[in-house]
Amino acid sequence: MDATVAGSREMSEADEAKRSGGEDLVAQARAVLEGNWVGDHTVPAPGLYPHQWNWDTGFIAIGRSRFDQTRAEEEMLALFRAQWRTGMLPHIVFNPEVPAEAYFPGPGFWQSERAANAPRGVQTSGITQPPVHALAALEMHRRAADPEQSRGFLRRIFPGLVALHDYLKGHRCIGPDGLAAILHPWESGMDNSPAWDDAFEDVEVPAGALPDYERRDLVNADPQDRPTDAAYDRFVYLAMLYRDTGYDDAAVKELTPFLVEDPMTNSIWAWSSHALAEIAGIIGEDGTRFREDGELITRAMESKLWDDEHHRFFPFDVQEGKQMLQHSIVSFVPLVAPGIDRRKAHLTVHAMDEIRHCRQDPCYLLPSFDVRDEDFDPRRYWRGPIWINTDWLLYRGCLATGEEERAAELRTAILELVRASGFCEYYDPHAHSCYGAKPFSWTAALYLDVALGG
Ligand code: 2M8
Repeated sequence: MDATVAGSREMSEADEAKRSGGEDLVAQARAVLEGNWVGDHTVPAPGLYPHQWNWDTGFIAIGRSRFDQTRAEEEMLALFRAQWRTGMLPHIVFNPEVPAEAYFPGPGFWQSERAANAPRGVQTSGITQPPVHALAALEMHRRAADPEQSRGFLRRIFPGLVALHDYLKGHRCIGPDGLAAILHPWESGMDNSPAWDDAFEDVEVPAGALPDYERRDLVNADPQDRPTDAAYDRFVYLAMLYRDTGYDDAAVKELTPFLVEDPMTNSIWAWSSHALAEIAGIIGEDGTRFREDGELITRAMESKLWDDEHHRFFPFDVQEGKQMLQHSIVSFVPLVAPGIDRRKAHLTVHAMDEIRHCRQDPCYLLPSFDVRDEDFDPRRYWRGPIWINTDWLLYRGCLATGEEERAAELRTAILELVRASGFCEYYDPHAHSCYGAKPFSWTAALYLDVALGG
């Protein structure tokens, strides 16, 4: 789309936001991000998530850049200051001013200070999350009020982005096909999703292997909304396995039952690879290899993760050598991968309806898991509720693949859900109730992006 057309679309969407009362909500969304700002970053939500999170930062910076370019850049740079020497970008950067016991697993569990490759002077977790950062940096640049300042920002963040992409390619492409593997459900961002159950249920926690620990999430959230204790034990055990190798990617693959090639992580990586190529062009670097990487990731997903019976992409269990056929939202996210095959994209868009509750007009957004499945739970975290970030990805995927009508429908549904229920962490797919932590930053940020014409 050329800049004039994009500009006029944004004008008319901003006008529409004013007419429909969305203007108040835009102001409220900004206030949520201002309220959750702490020093040099935005927390996902007060209480439950008191530190800086990895992919949250990317989503938040996209929304924040709509009204505060400088702080959006600042929080992205703060995250990259915690990058490991391997290029690994940790999923949590701990705020030293927050008491150690406020979040579990905290710095005492991860012990990053003992890891040879961890940065000094900052404590972090030892695993990563979906690489949204290059695409976020490019989105921020496109919206920048001060393009020269933004070019300076891109020059500063570029080496970190390159190191992250090289890390995924060099350390996480464990199978032969050029897809990055996650080694913990927390790395997917959709931690408790049934999408991982086949591999996750293979995790046997040996008696006496776990430390005594207290779940801090249950102090800040309703236990009905959160993972079960059995799931938590497995989360902790898997993280310990990796930690106790010294966060060694080559060693852990011999030990862990959980190694998954996830369509969402890989399609975000493909999208970000193309964004990185474009960023390279903006700052006078050669982006060819990133564009080529993006193309290879997309082709690998098409050949390895595509399922021609269900018309969607399924995660691949590397240790078992098979696809995992649960019907979760990750299956549709490859719509964001630039250059995705047109036929597959079209079939994927149609398959989306199969997992949602669609008895009214407009339909509800896509839930994180198929509403008809026996494992569906309307309120338990990632096992059914609607999350704004995953639906935002589908909205962007529909726009990118020319599925304009679907994109418009998702856009309306995002605006409507937030208007009806507020800036929640997640929403019931059958009603307008919502759960989790509130006010939730990426919901506010992506609401802003959509309302203002993202
Ligand atoms: C949730 O995950 C954290 C662990 O990383 C938790 O449950 O404590 C997930 O929704 C994840 O995607 C998100 O980044 C994080 C902070 O919002 O919360």
